Amino acid sequence: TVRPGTDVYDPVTMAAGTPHVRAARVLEVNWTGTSTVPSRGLYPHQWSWDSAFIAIGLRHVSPLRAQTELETLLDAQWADGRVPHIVFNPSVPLDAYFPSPDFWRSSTAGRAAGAPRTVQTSGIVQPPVHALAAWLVHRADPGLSRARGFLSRVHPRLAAWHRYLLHRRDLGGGGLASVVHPWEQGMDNSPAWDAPLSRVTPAPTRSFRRADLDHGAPEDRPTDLDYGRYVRLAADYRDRGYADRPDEGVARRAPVGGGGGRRAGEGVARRAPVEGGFAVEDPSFNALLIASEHALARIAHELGATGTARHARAERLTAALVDRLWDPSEGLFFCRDVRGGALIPERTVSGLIPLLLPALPRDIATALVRTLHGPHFGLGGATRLVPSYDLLGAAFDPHRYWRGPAWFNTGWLVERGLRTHGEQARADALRAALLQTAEATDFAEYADPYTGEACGALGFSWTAALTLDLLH
Ligand code: 9YW
Repeated sequence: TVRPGTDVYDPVTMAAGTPHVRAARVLEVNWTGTSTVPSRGLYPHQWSWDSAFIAIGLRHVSPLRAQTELETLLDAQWADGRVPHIVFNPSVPLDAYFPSPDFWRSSTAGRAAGAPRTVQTSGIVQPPVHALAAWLVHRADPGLSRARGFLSRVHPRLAAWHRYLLHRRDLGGGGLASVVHPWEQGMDNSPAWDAPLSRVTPAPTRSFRRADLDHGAPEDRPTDLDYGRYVRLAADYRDRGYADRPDEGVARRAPVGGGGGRRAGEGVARRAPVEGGFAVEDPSFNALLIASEHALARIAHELGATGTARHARAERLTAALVDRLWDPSEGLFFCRDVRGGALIPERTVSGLIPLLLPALPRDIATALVRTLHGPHFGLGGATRLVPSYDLLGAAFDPHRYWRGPAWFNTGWLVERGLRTHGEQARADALRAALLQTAEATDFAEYADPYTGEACGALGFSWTAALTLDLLH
């Protein structure tokens, strides 16, 4: 809990139960000493894109903690440049979260890719929000940042991270990064994954134990069939040494394994061909990479370089995003299934997030704003929050995780996008709805997009952090 009079929080604002104080208290409770857990019960380790959003909010209450949050994550970076999606806390019992470190086996299975030896991590990634976060954290207290050499220490790591995504992960050959697992994109059970996932043979349900169901209502969470496929994809990736290309990997036979110390999944071992599995170019993942490329250019400039080449690259990537993922007839960006070759015809919030990019052509930004306020997302009409999925889509469910509920991180990104493109009144309305819902739900993980009813965990870190950011 918050300790009055410490140097971290201002005792004057703490005295009252203002939204600011309540949000800061969530981050205080979820702070471990070196980073912040997304939620005490459900997610007891450090998550990659959560930490970036958390740092963006934390900078308003403690720029030092915000810097530390990002530094802790980047300390777990692999030698090939990847930033793992989870950094495990060794003091948390193995059965508290699945898949646990004994599933990922990063220090052995990830050896060829350069996984760290001293810390256990997952082997997949999450959206690259980190350079954007690092730049915003620096700006919150440039004096502290310079005194600690914050940017000069994180810059080479962020550059290696982007290099990994832009080279090793350009699986479609068109310049964009691909995700190789739904967890990488961050919207785990989005209906956009249904078609590419249908090609994946699920691991048997009895081969793993879902710790998430100890904390969340089954009807708010992904199904067992989804989980079987997530487990299969992750185990196959691990068993080829986390190699992204045919010429990298280590072929190994091993059980699917993990999950609270059980030898789970015995008997389902197989070697997956690198060209099989799941590979998707996602609009949100790539838009965040582009926004972070612009931020990295600013960081380079602050450190004495010009940053021009990186800005130019971000603009080329924006053109590639439009070229490969924009559908003018729908007024929305879509995911591309790299294995099947086609766009995936599901309307998700991911397709709206490129609005974040200032260099987006004017007509595309206008069309996105129209789609956001049209019947499929309903903003300002049927809903005050941005649903994660098409209100009219066959798979829509207002409570099931990324198949309809409104999330605060994506709402925050869309709010920024509206402001970037001069839509101040619409941005103000969305900001007010996000703040009101975050406070009324005790900073819930996600909410029913129609009623604002809380879903998932409460006291969720990125909800609290982005509330703090919207309040400033
Ligand atoms: C899981 C931690 C993570 C987020 C993801 C979200 C969820 C993990 O929680 O995934 O076990 O389902 O989908 O975006 O980073 O908050």
